Amino acid sequence: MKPRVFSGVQPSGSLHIGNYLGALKNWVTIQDDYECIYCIVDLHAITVYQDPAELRAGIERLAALFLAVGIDPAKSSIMVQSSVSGHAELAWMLTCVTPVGWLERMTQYKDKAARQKTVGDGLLQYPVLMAADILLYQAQIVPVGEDQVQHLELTRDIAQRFNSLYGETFVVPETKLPTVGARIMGLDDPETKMSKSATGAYHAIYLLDPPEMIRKKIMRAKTDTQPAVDFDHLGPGVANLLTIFQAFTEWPDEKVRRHFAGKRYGETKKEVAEAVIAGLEPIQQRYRKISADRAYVADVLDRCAARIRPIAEETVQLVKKRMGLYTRA
Ligand code: AQP
Repeated sequence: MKPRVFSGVQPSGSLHIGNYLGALKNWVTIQDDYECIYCIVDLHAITVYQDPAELRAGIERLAALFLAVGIDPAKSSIMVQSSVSGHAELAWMLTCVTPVGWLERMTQYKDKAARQKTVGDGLLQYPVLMAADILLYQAQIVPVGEDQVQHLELTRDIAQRFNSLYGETFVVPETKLPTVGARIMGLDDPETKMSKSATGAYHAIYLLDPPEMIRKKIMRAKTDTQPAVDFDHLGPGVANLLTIFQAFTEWPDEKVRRHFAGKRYGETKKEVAEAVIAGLEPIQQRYRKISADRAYVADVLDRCAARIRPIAEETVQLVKKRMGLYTRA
């Protein structure tokens, strides 16, 4: 049997190339070697307020994008978190074994809480729900970007704590980072990660940005005061652009160094922009076709949810038994 993979993306905002290079691109590559479950985590999205109509539209848009980047529903399951009740059920059971101090230490919680007027309990529980997503399917591997490493460590801690309290129940999952692109930085501020919630117009490249927009954003990307690429003194802005180039082209390190050493920033940016455009163009074409067929997308989501629901139900039953909750004998 192939090892199982689980990963997810929130249907809030628009997907950017950080999400693609950090997660989705990797998801496509590994789908022949693993049994993959890729989830649209709508329950995670509501940990901060979402406009209901926008959220509903965002779920469909994301499902079409999963298909457009190359996730094949014949090989991998594409599903919506709230369509399998086991996610929420298991999250509660795991909440009860998770010390609150573990959650308060999470850097993403601290960052996001600082930006909210009122901090909802869901924001604190976010990583427990994420642990439930993964443990529900007994996933061995979780391909994510670097910002999720701390949450993955917490998932492992929760699984181990549950196993030691109630007996061997959960597989303890491993984190899988991409070799290039695990942390794409903002174009306007290369010290902070590219993020959906950042507001700067030149911060992120979205997967559905038209070519002209991509060129404009990359040409405006922040670099430094040097005129040309110097690998001995690479500033964060130029390093980020070269990472983006390398992640799209899949060139080896040596080839990237030889090609860009001494190249002026203007020329470098033009080449980066063309690599991004070439990488996104087939995705955008497929997206236009797939998103027009809403019945097909809905059918994929239904079929995949039906395929994986029995795995989730088996885990929930096992956890209930282990904890002494009521199950039919
Ligand atoms: N900048 C990034 N570089 C590499 N990987 C990234 N990921 C996110 N940002 C980067 C990875 O994308 C996957 C989906 O993440 P998510 O659903 O948690 O996305 P998000 O949090 O809504 O997206 P952002 O951009 O991180 O938004 P904010 O900061 O607004 O919450 C994950 O595997 C993640 O690691």
